[in-house]
Amino acid sequence: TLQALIFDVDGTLADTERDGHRVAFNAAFREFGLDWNWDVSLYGELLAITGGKERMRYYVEKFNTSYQQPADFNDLVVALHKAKTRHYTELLQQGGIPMRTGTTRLIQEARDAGLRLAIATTTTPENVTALLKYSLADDANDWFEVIAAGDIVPAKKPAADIYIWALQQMGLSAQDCFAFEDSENGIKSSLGAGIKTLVTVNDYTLTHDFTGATAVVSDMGEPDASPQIMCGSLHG
Ligand code: XBP
Ligand code: MG
Repeated sequence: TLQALIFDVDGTLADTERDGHRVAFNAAFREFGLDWNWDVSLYGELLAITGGKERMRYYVEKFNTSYQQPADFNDLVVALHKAKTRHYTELLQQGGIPMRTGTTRLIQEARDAGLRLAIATTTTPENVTALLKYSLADDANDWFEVIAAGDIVPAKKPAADIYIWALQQMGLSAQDCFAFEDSENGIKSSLGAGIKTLVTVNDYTLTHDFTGATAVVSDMGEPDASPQIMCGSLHG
């Protein structure tokens, strides 16, 4: 029987990528005097790699090959990422990113039904804490018994490790849980851990391959507006 819901964060709980993470990366690049600028379309390609530090290294290797890497490039990436996290969490503190349609209601209904809640994400723990606090509710961090995030497992999504870690922390098996994702890397990770998954798409993930999803929908819906069902069924 269903005991717990496990949520991805970026793109699933909130549309954080285009107007959040991307903007914060660019602010960090400016702060460090770099002329790198990730526009909306380039960022869509960079999302192929999860994890901010990993994404910056991928950018330099694949899209900015003329950049001369300094000897301490890895330290620079770590410093850039710290600045990026600061810019991103400041944006959230200002109320910059709302929850996606239906997600607040769904989480509240799950709590009322006595379901256990967890997070499984590749993003940095501070980013999750800030989103839950400023965009969901002041005490929302206490609603989630496990927040599996960031470098807690070395192999990020699409590897299943982060979901497996969350299951272990909760002492549950995959059949006891249901996952919510928005991307191909995300659903590869959740299905890899054996967890049934509902996908809510967004602009960056519309064309992804969601083979194996229980259903693919436009959003979580609200009482006055049902989600558009793209594949699968919300019943049965
Ligand atoms: C989220 C990510 C993250 C964020 C950036 O993917 O890919 O890398 O874009 O976060 P998912 P950090 O929704 O599949 O978890 O910069 O903190 O790594
Ligand atoms: Mg996501």
